[in-house]
Amino acid sequence: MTLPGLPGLPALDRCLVMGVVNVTPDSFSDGGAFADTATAVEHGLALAAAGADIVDVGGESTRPGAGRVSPDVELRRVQPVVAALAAAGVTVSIDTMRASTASAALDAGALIVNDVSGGRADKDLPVVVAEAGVPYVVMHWRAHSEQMQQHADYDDVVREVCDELRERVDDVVAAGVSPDAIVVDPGIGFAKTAEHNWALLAHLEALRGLGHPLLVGASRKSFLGALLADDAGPRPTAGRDDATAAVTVVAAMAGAWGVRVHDVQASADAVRVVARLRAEKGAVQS
Ligand code: PMM
Repeated sequence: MTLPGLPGLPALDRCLVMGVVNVTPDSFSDGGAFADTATAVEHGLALAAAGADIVDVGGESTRPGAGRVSPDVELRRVQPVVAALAAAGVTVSIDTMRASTASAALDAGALIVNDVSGGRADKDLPVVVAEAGVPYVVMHWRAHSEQMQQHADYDDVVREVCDELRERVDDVVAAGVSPDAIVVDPGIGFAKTAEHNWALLAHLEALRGLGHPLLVGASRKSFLGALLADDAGPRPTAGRDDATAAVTVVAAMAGAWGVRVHDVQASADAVRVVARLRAEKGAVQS
């Protein structure tokens, strides 16, 4: 039972774990914690040691309401971190919506491009990916973070996210990206309410029906804080890792290719439990 390999990546017999390194002062759950190069590199190495198959490096916060950072600032944040992690043998993905940042990160050793805008924010980005021939994460996205919650409007969120992702895939393939290199992602929390997020997590099989490996990024997001709220209000981000690991089980059971998480250890263990169980059941992942 082996997942199909993506260009340049080993095929695995289980859901893989992508650990998050946000080199930003303002990301919603870890903003500021890894804002300087040395701390970010150290954190990326720790995530790899804890079992991350991929370390996702980003330099621009996408929390609801966040403004853009300049290309220069983004590049200055991520490039040295990508270079150091890649040199240490870590499989690095670059979390960016910009062609220029992706291009520099690929030159610095990144092996995957994670584009939360699915090719919408910068039309040149799919072209960079096509030329590099690397795996490309195409996420469902409707607008930049400043306005995205105004676009959380769906009649049938599962059908609409699938339709819009299909359009994005067609678009990036038209730009030259190989269909075999595309990973799709429902974009949990991006232009979505908590109800929308739960509906998507309940119907991951519909997203898998798109025919591409599926990535799920629910880690520490506010719908988990709302679920676990008490009299003091939503559960703070630091207390959402157990629920995140539970979502990892849900995603891995549904045959997801990967999960994107901040706390790697629990999800790395969870995907192994699920792989063993699926092997026992004789389920075939694809
Ligand atoms: N979420 C965030 C950032 N990048 N990338 C993908 N592919 N999927 C996601 O769900 C996703 C992402 C926002 O979370 P963060 O601020 O904790 O990184």
